[in-house]
Amino acid sequence: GKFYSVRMRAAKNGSHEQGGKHISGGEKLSTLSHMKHAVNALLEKGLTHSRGTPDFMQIQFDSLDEPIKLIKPLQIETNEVESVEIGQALSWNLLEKVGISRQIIEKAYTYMTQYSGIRGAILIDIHLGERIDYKNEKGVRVSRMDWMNTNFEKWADYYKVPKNSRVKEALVLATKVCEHPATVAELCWSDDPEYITGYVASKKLGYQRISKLKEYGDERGCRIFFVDSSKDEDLNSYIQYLEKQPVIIQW
Ligand code: PML
Repeated sequence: GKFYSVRMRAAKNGSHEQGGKHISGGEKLSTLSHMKHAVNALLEKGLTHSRGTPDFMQIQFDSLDEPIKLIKPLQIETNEVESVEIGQALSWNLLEKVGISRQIIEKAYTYMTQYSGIRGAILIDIHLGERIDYKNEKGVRVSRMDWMNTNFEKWADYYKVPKNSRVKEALVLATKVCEHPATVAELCWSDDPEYITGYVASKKLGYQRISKLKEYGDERGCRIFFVDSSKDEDLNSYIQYLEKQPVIIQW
């Protein structure tokens, strides 16, 4: 049947537009017959976030006209590291492996903390290291993606991955982002002070989880996409893909 994009965003101390603090966001694709379930799952997610209780929440759905693209999940690997220093060094090595220079990685690392708390992702050019999205305090929100639960659970059983929605959602996002030929890699760790596992992802490397990328208690974190702008002349069409192309992950 027809699919709908269902989105939630929650904030504290007023809406995002009123300058409130972003607490949580979520994405699903659903048919109308599953809409109650989808909306309820997003409501639940927005209400139970470690960043606090929202006083603003918006859940909306939009019908999709574009055909949905099916993509296989990135290969997943978990790197257990003993310290944040080792974890960060590993992330540098992985990013260098896909052709990003140390100078640009260094810039990206300063952006990771500078742009913390931003709702979406920031895009940087791999040649100059400059931020290339023009979305200021919002960043780019990757949207219209999902992984149906039964398929996800089969995959998680097979790879002995915890069936946890944080890993699931991050892998769905990384898989969609890395599918685009202009994406060289993604670097991410959470701004949740209790969650220190982050990842480097790319089509070639897969989804490389790193058990320690920041210290406990640190509230800084975000997502950076390294973009090769020579591969896609048109930044707008790249952003359009991230925001609008419907994708379902299917193992
Ligand atoms: C987030 O939820 O804010 C990002 C989490 C990234 C790491 C998820 C994982 O453990 O693989």
